[in-house]
Amino acid sequence: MKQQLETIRDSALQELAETKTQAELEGLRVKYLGKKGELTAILKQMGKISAEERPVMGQLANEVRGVMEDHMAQRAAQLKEESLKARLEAEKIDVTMPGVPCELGAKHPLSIVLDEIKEIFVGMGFEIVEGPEVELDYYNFEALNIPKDHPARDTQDTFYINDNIVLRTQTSPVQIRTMEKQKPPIRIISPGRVYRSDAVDATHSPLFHQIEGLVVDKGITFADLKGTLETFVKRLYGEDSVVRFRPHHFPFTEPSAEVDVQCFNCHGEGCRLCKNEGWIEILGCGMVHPKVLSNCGIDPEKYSGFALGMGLERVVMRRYNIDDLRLFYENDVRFLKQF
Ligand code: 2NM
Repeated sequence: MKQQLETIRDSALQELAETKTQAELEGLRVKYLGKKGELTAILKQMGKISAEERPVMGQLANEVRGVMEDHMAQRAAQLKEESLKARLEAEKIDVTMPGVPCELGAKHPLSIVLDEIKEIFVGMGFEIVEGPEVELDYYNFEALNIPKDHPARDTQDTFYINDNIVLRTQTSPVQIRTMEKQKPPIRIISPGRVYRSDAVDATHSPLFHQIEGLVVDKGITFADLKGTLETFVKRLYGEDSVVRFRPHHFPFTEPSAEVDVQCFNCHGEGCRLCKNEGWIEILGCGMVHPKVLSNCGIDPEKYSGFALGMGLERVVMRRYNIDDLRLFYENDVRFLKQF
């Protein structure tokens, strides 16, 4: 039996040294020390040996068990350490390696200039208001004093969803909705997409952007309009800009005007940029028509207001010397990266 115990011990230690995983180690534990294990089997035979030999063999068996358990615990600790080392090795990173460059996006030129324009108006106390791009005919035309037979209503220009619903052709419906909801004083600008049924070319697109402004309060006059617009133009184009107002006609304002800025290239002499005019038209404006005010539930005897509207694309094209509107919508990164 002594021989058997020593054989078991030696082969167990031999196999133990060869284990590579915790699972293998656990297998060995079962094989030798488990309920049906080899050492356990020997111990079950204790009853068959003589009374003198029993304590000696018992002690030896316990020693063998002790040695095996110690070695298994040691091997378990070793394997744990090895697997940790392997994991650390696999996860090793070289913090001195250069990073993988990541392409940065950039603001769209329309957004750059729009943000600047918003900032100027916010600086003068205006709020920014947005509204639906799909509009009722009433808000897009009727409330704005654009009668049923007005040329701007021609299906040539307007995208009709049905008899009552259109894609807005300007952002004025936002201002109508604001006047309906809010009592004066009102000071808002409404930037956004507008739609007109135009064929695409270098200067036309069925989708473009407008910024409209509206001020309504007691005692607002054309002088307030001129002062506000002069300040706006000087902040946008520089303090030395020269501005002029030309009489014009819009159905929703009376009187109405168009605003020109003196050509910053030729200072009024006439050049290619201003098409020999010396002046560049930048926006339309006027005193809100009394009918438009009363359409919105504002008493034109008590209140007056001015409004203005401008196209964003044209401002941006002049700013960056862009000659084709289509570049704004094609999202060619070679174009967009330049801003
Ligand atoms: C323009 C020119 C002149 C305008 C008028 C209104 C409203 F809703 F108050 F009647 N909003 N925008 C307006 C006035 C727009 O665009 C060239």
